[in-house]
Amino acid sequence: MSKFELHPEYIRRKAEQEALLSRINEKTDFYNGIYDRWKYPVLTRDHIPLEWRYDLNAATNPHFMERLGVNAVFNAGAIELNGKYYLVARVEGNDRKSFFAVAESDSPVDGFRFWDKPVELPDTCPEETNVYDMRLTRHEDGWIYGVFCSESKDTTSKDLSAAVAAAGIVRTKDLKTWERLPNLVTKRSPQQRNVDLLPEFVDGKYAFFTRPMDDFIDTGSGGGIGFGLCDDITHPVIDEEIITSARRYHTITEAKNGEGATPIKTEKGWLHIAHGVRNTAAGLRYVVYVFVTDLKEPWKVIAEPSGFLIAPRDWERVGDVSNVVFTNGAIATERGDVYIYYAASDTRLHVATTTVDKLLDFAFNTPADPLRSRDCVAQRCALIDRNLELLRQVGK
Ligand code: M1P
Repeated sequence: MSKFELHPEYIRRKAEQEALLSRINEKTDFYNGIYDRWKYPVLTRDHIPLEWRYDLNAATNPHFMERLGVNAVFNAGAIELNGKYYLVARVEGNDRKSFFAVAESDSPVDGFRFWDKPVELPDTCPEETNVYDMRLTRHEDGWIYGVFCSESKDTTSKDLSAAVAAAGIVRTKDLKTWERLPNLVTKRSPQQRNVDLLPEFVDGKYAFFTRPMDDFIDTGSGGGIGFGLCDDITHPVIDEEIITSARRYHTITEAKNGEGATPIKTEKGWLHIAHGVRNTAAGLRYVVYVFVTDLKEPWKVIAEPSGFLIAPRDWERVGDVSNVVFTNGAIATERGDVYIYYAASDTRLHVATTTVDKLLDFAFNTPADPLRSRDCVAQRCALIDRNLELLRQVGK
């Protein structure tokens, strides 16, 4: 056997993968008037290049075994650059460690292909064990920032699983060369996850939406989504952090409330596509929801429709962490189309499509959560009464 001998199985597997990568996506028949769901996930572990997983050499891998398997591809930051669509996905190896990889397509709903190699982040944090969930911000300072969760072991705890979550920051101009900046320091919060950088300065400062946490899993007294300003992104420190969207009893955000995609600027305010978590007998349930904050004072919520925008449905409900939908990336085009990349059950990445107009209509014209069953019934009866009157008027 020669030293370099391409395993014949590679050709078969490559052809099979090519069929997956070139598959045209299609809308499902799901209807709610707000957004469309698409049939096929835009990224799965089967989209990962074979060269990342197999040793292709028949001499060293006669059984064509997966040597470095990939378990899941999910939670992706998203950006449109020069007419192309890019996802910076969370790729999780069979070894549980996550890393980032860029996938590119000419279409926002299908055709995503990973670049030749994963992102090699500058290794500036020796204690960092895991990285995930990058949010991309095209900032008015000219950089594209990636804000992600940087996770380390909590060496102060006797609990083997205890970890510390911080917001890592990188910046780039092309998604190829990444400069690592120091992790964000929030003076009032021991841990951070789900941090978004606003694309514009506020009072001449970098503006972050945060999600303060007492502990790695439980947010504890960390009341929900926070907001803070920082003078210098190269030494990022937030002195004052205020809670802008609190967790609330018996709502979709009772257990956790966190930012999702980088807020989208619209004429009516900053559009946030965030996530809320509630507890159930079957474990935590993650949904995606919407709120809008003021353009000039982005810490002020000006619209928050009742309930979720996207909840796990059908096969989305099943995966490594079941009953989860989660987003950290959306693209709003100049035409006003919005592509929401949401992961299902920490396993694969789907897309939902809508428009800025529809999301604003949803946000401003859907009633807010009245917080009590009695008031929810009154809210629904008011809708029914208006509809019955309309049907009577038109003779139906
Ligand atoms: O497993 C669900 C999600 O859990 C975390 O999100 P949060 O901090 O809101 O609980 C993150 O690990 C996220 O990646 C994951 O999808």
